[in-house]
Amino acid sequence: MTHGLGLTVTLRVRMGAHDAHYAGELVDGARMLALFGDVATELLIRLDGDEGLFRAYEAVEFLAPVLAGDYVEVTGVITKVGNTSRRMAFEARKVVQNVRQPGVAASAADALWDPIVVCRAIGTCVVPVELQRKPRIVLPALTSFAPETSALPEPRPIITPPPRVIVTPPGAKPGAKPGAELGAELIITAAIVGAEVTRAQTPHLPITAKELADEAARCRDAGASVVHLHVRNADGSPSQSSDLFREAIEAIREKADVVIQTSTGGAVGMSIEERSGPLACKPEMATLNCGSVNFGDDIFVNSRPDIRQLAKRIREAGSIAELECYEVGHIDEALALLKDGHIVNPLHFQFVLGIAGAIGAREDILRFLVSQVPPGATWGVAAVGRHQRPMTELGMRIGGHVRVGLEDNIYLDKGVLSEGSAPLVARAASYAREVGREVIDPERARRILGITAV
Ligand code: KMH
Ligand code: ZN
Repeated sequence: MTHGLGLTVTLRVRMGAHDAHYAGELVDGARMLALFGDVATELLIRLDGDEGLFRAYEAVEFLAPVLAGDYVEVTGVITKVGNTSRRMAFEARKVVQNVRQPGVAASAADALWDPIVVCRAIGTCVVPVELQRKPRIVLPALTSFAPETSALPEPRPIITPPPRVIVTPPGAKPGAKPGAELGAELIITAAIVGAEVTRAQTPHLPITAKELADEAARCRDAGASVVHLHVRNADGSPSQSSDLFREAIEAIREKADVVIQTSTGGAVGMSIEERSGPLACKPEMATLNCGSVNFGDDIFVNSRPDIRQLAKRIREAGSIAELECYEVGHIDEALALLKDGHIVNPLHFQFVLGIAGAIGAREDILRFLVSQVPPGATWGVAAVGRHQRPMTELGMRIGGHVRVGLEDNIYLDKGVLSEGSAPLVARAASYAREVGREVIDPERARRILGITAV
C-alpha cells in the first residue's frame, strides 16, 4: 500500500518466511535497505519522473529486530533538493508483529498501538539533469504532528525526529517571464495557521507553540521571511491570548529568525480588546485591518474608531502595521490614517482577495489596487483558496510581495492537501526565481518594512 503525496512516500510490506535469513526467523537488515530503495525510487518518480539512482547512505541505524510475520511500514521524505542530488531520510516501523509465545497459536499476531522503529537512514540519490522530466518545483514534504495533539486520520505517517526541510534554490532564470521586475527583492509571508481553518479540514494545521515553531522554521527554510501569526487554544479554537502568543513567539524565535507579524484581526466576532492581546508581546509587526467587510456569511467588523484605536495600540507597542485591505475603500482609509498621523511611512499594504462576499481575485482588480498605492509604499497580495497560486504569481510578476499558507489555502493542487505551509512557500519561491525575483531573507525584509530592531 502506498499513501502520501508530494515528497513523502510510505510503503507497508509483510515480511514472509522467504525474507527470514537468520536463526529465529530474523530478517536481515539488507531487506530494510531494499525497502528504502523502493521508497526512494517512488520519491524520485514523483519528483523527477525518473527512477534515478541511489548513490550513498551517510547513516544507517538498525534499532530493533524484524521477524517473519512482521508488517513493516517504511516512510521516506526528501529533505534537500540539489541540481541532480536528492537527499532523503528514511524510517522503517514495525506496525504488526507475530505474538510468538508458548501456548499461543503460531498464527497469532497483534497490530501495535505504538509502532516500533526498526531502522533509520539518511541517503542521497541522483537524477542526471537530462533525465529530469518534471518542471523544477520544489515541494518539501512535512511530517504529521504528534498523535496526542492531533486528530489525524489513520494511518499516521510519523517520521521521528521530524526532518527539517532544506530547499536548495534552483538557479534563477532571469527573463523567463515577460513583465517581471528582474532582480526585485521579494518578501514571502507565510500565513501558517489563521483563525478559521480546522484540523478536520487538514491534519497539517499547526496548533501548539512547538508545531507553530516547527512550521515557521520549515517556511523559513523554504523561502519565507515573514510569518503571519495567529494562535489557537489547545482544542484548536482561535485565540488572541497574549500568553499563547508569547509562548508561540518564543518558540519560533528559538528556531527561526523570521519577522513575526501578529494578527490583530483575530477571528470574526472578537472585541477590539481581545484582538489587541498579542500587542502585549510588542511584536515587530502587526496587522491593521482597514475596514469592515463581508467575510463569507459573517461580517468582519472594523469600525473607523476601532481601526484608530488599534493603530494607536500598534504604535504604542512599537510595532509596524501591515495594512490589510479587503476592498478598494480600505486603501483610502489607510491613506486617511497616514494623513491624520495614526500610522507612519513606509506603508505596507496587503491586498486580501477572493473572500466570499468581498472583492474578487482577478487580474484587473489587483492591477487597479496596485495603481492606488502611493509612491514609496510596498504592497503584497494574499488570495484565498484556488486563487492563491495565480494571484501570488501575478503579484510576483508585477512587482509585489506575496503571502501564502494554510490560513488562506490548504491545497497544493486540486484535491491535494498541502503538507503544511512550507510546500506553498517553496512553490512560490521556485516561481519567483523563474521570473527573476529575488527571495530575500528576514534581515533584508526588515529593512524594506522599516523594522529597526528585533
Ligand atoms: N481571521 C480574519 C477574520 C488578520 O489576521 O489581521 C481576520 C484576519 C486578519 O485573519
Ligand atoms: Zn490573519
